[in-house]
Amino acid sequence: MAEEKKKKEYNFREFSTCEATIQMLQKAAADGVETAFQRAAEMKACPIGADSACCKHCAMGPCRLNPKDPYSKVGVCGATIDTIAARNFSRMVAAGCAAHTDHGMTMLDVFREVVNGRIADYKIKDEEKLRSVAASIGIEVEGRETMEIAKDLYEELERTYTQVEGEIPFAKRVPEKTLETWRKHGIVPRGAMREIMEIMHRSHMGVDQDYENIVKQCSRTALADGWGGSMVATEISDILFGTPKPHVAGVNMGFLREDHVNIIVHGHEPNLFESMIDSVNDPDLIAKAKEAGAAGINLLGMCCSGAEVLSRHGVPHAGNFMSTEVVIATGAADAMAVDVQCIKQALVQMSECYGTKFFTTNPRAKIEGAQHVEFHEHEPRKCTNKVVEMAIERFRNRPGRVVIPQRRDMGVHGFSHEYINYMLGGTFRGSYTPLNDNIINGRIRGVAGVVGCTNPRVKQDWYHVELVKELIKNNVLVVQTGCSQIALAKAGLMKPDAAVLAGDGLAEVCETVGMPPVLGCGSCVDNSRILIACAEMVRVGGLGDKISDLPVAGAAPEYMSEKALCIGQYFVASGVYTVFGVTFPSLEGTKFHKLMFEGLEEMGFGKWGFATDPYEMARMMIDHIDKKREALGIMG
Ligand code: XCC
Ligand code: SF4
Repeated sequence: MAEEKKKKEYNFREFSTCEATIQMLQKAAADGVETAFQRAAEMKACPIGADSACCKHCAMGPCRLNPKDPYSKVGVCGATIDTIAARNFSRMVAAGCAAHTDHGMTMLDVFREVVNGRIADYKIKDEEKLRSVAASIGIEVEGRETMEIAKDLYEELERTYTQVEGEIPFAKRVPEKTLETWRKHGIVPRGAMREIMEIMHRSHMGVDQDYENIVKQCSRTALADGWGGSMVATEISDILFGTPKPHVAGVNMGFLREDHVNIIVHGHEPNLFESMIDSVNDPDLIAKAKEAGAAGINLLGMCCSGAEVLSRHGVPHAGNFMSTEVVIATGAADAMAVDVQCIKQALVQMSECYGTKFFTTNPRAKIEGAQHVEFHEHEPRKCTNKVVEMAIERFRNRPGRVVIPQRRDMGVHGFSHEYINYMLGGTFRGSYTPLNDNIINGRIRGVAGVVGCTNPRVKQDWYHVELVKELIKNNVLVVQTGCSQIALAKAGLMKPDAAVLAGDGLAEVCETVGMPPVLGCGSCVDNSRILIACAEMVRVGGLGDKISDLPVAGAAPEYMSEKALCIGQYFVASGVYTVFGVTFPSLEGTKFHKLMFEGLEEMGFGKWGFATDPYEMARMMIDHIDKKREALGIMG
């Protein structure tokens, strides 16, 4: 039996709609190498875990309830399904929040060292952004020196993490009425460290055993990510590395170049990538590459590291989360350097098979068997130069055949919130076409954020692409981040020409403005840009006085990570209807599920939705948008 299973042949078209990925899955299979797609097919997800009907928070358990009859049993301690599901969910949110806030903390560490003059390799690149961020949280900027403002900004933003009492600094950006709702329910975040600590405490055995109360702290923790850690990560990265502006850039594996030394950076924190950009442009290293017979050095990004520099600098992107293994099967990746998050342990073995040099760089994320070249922000080039040198070595001795899928997809990327805000309320390219007005007059029905991962349990990219197509067809403008943005970029939807796929109203606006119907905003921490755009929609006026009034919705149709759940929860807590696909860790019919899918909305927040069919997902989001339009009296 086991033998038979091993030999099982897969139809790779069922795994993915990304042609380059399918081609490389075939190659990997022919080379006798398997990926997460095969492993997922062979290992069914645990049904009890998927429904969040088990608890392993203490050694009286692990306890398993019956998902078919969830109230028939309780855990050994007496914990009900609602307690168990709420605690499990909250801990996933806590992990997601920790990931984003720790990333933000790293950016803040770099910023502090820049402000103190202890780092030479990074500097404040975008002074205008520094001033606007500082002003947005009440720091005096008029007539003051840049470094003085920067010092104050650092001190203020540190409170996002360490503050034990009061409200996090970016709470000042939240629309007044939304903030009032949070205050009423006691969920304005203090500091992320405190919120994560408290939710971990409260979800420990024998502490908070009231699912509603647990969900409150869960929301507070999630908000400490969205309006805290993630927002700091985005804003500080813009200050240090530049605020993205729309520009044409390319996505897909065809950007690997056979005659170049190819280096891929995969992970999340932009400091590694920024320094790698310097390294690959170093004349000495380029000369070395040429000496080794290469035409030059070619740098590409993957996952969020890639999405961020694609948006900020136009560095080509090789593919999203479910393409990180197969890109190595091209044989063209001379080196892959990773930092934190979404890095499959299997990449190490994959790299061994194809002779790719694989490097972990972050002290927080080593992988057994991987070569560790530690990255330090004080001497960043030490790490990145070494990676380049090793990549050149590998190029010189490329072991096997190189097969590069010849697919390159160009599109417009880099819609920062500044740029979206500008489009929302200002004039654009000389003509007066603010988005808010077009939402009110109905040309644009509403705005949807489609974001998040790809997941081998569902056909890669297909849900993202079908959902977005359906939304724009119905005049819903789509904003994107992360791996979802890459899926749509590969499908060609980031081009202004894609307006032909949009409904008449949206197409007209796109043509007037010269923008695509799908706006790429960057990495997952850049979901904070979408929050800021929502706040701006409220501020510009005509669409209600709180985020939950807006004709907007969100979705992560192929999510897999705890970070995605945290993002979902902060959008919900901010007032946005958020629909997830794949699976949702709760049982329909339980009180916890009802709270998440209905109750939260009644309390003045957004709410969760779930669907596995992209067209149904679109319908749910459009219905919600229409409901909000009706409530605003802007129907038709
Ligand atoms: Fe990871 Fe951020 Fe998900 Fe992609 S979208 S799989 S979290 S890289 Ni963020
Ligand atoms: Fe079981 Fe309760 Fe312990 Fe969870 S906390 S493992 S439900 S006894």
